[in-house]
Amino acid sequence: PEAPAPTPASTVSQYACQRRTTTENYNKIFTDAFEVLAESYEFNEIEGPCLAFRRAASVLKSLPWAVQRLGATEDLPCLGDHSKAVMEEILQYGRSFEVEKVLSDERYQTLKLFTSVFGVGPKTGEKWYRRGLRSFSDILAEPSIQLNRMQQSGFLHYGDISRAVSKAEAQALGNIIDEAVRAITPDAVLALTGGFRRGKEFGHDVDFIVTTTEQGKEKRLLTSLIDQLKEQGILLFCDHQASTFDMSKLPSHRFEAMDHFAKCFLILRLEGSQVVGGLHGAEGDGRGWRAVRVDLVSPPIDRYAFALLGWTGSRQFERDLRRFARTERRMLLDNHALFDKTK
Ligand code: DCP
Ligand code: MG
Repeated sequence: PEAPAPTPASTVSQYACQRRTTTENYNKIFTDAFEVLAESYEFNEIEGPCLAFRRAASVLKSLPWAVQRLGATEDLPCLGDHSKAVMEEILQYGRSFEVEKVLSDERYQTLKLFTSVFGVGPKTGEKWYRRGLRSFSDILAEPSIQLNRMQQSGFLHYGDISRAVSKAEAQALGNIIDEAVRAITPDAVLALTGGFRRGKEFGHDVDFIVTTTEQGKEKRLLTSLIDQLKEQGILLFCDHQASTFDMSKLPSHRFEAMDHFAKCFLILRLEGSQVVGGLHGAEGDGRGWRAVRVDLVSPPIDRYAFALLGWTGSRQFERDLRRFARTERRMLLDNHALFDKTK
């Protein structure tokens, strides 16, 4: 195919929600480097530079051309001196020494490893690191560490759930869940969200919205669905969070990472999935099934549009959509609603 026509850098918006971005990334060499640095700042709880590198990566991902000299970035938004210095190193030497330093850092490596376990966030990872633990066997051999239910499942299914989920596997799970919700109620609504809705070929999990066309009927849907999956023998793990959504309490002005809808974080057993040995060992070799992480969220139908928008991602797109609403439109957007602050 012909190379895409270059977009002038000066027309690129500072908001991800105003940038047409395909799944093709012509600047992966830079964005991978930025992601390492962002993650390193995240592990050290330094928010500013972390966000700056994620924004810079998002801008480069939207370009339908590869940056070949630093001059080409002159008119691009969100690229600061630090980002440009990293790009310059990569352009000149093919690699960034700052990134390499991070990648060889013991603390970064350990936190990266620990947080790759389902149920282990930066806080827990940090706690384990400070205790001198460096490997999974260190953790599992430490008698004073009490793993919670999620972390136990995380270790149990580590090989499977650290392997990417394919689009075909996401579709197969969609069929299973579709059949299960339709057996509960004929007016069920099911939507695939997250990365797969954006057209990605692979994901770390599969995200769905499940609800009913009759307002209020969704209240029992999620528990019935969980019961169904349990009966089928495919529910390997379930963390169910009941709804705390209250329309009369909106809008919530403080920043909230999570919405208030009923949701559950699952590990499901997917039968008939082609199991090939992965980087992290072959948990499922020869078994004919694999474990997959699935998230289900269940908003009332009158909140469906906002929930669908909020759960489609990407994270940066959602962040900038809210920022755009706030600063450019004086409106408040979250996964529940859109408010006009002047009314
Ligand atoms: N999301 C959200 N609030 C959260 C977590 C996620 O609004 N606390 C939204 C934004 C995400 C989407 O839901 O883009 C799905 O979350 P994932 O972490 O599953 O992200 P993706 O599906 O985009 O990527 P992946 O392929 O890694 O699953
Ligand atoms: Mg996802």
